Amino acid sequence: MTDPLLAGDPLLTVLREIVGHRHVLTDPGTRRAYEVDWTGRFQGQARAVVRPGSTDEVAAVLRACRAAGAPVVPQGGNTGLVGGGVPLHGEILLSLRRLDGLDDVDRAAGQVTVGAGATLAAVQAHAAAAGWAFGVDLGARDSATIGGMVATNAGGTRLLRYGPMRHQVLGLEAVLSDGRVLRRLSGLLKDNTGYDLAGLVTGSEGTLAVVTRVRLRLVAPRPRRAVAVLGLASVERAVEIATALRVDLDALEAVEAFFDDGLDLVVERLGLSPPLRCAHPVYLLVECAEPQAGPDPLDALVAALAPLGLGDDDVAAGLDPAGRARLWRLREGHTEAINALGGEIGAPHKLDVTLPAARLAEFTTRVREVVAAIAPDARTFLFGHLADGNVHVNVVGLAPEDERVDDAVLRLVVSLGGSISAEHGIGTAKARWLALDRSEAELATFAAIREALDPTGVLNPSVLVWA
Ligand code: 2HG
Ligand code: ZN
Repeated sequence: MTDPLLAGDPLLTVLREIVGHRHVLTDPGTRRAYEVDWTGRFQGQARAVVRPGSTDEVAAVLRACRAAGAPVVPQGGNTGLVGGGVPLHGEILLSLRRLDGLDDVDRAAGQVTVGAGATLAAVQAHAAAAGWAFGVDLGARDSATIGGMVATNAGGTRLLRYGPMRHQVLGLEAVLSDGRVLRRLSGLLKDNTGYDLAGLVTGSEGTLAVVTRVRLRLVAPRPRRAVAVLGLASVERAVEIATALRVDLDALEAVEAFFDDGLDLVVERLGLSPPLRCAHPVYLLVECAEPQAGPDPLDALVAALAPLGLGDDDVAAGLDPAGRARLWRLREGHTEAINALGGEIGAPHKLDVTLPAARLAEFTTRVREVVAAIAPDARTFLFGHLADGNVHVNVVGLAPEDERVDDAVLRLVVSLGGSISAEHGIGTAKARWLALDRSEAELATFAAIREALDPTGVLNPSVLVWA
């Protein structure tokens, strides 16, 4: 059923001609999944959801929207957590999910070109089938799309070894708001021919151009794996161990952290067993990986842990795939368990931040105090990618629009020399605090770039706006 109010919208008539009738969604029921973010905190209404099936269609849609003065919100798998991919003000929602093509892997180069709508899991499987691997991994792998991950410069759990999405992008194809296409997909490793446009579009959160295809770097697979969860007495100790492992353990691929209250919630909500017999205040999940012909990563892990004085009750190991997955689930399950709690007492406020290693322990204590002083009944969960200094502060039990806690936490982060966004981006959620973290000269440069690429302000106009 079509919303009768939209039946006579002339822009939609043009868009239907471009992408076909069935790819312009106006029925409120079918639009809904595109209009609300994964947490339920950010929601609005789209003028219509438009699902182009090719780069040419994306270009034509953007041209039509620009001519009509209609703002556009690009969206991939809708797994973003900062309100950057949902239509909060009646925009056209441009879903890129149909652009999910996978070119053959270039085995000689260790590269592949994929469509923006391909999911991370599909790219991982595609690379593996050709004897290669993809360097980024994250919990939302089954839904998150490559285009969205490029647009937000996603990080994930293997950043320690392979870097963020930016380090995987060897080229891209993206459409400007006037419909012109920037295309450079050759994947040449040495290519110093002017401005790095792929680098500029990566992390621009859909404000400069719409990513349609990406040339990705692949990495050598490391199928021999060992995972351990360590139960520790303090964050200071966790940071110390993470540093020691980074120095001593060449096979190190991930160092993740969570706390006792988060673990209790995950265990209860997802029906899992705790990893260790006794509870500990802090947990580290450590993963090591080696190539098929390499040494057993467990030997290196055991050797690196030996001098750290951990007892048998402080370490749980996962050696086979099921055992490793069971330990990872305790860490990756945090988002899901917190969301389930949020469904009962209010969608979580998610503050993804980075701290310098030397201030991490202090931050984890002070952030709880800061939240408790403003919202004594709220519940604060901390977890994240400890070796990157990246903490996910999740506060549950606040009204969606109450930003007092967000304000206090982000100010604390900046006062400790951290960044207000580690890997999720600024979106709409953190726009008002961007000026805390970026200088006037930087923000003026942002504005100039945006003005040059999207002079009529069609692309994601509420995102990365700080004035
Ligand atoms: C993770 O590391 C994701 O699990 C989600 O970045 C973080 O739910 C969150 O706050
Ligand atoms: Zn994360």
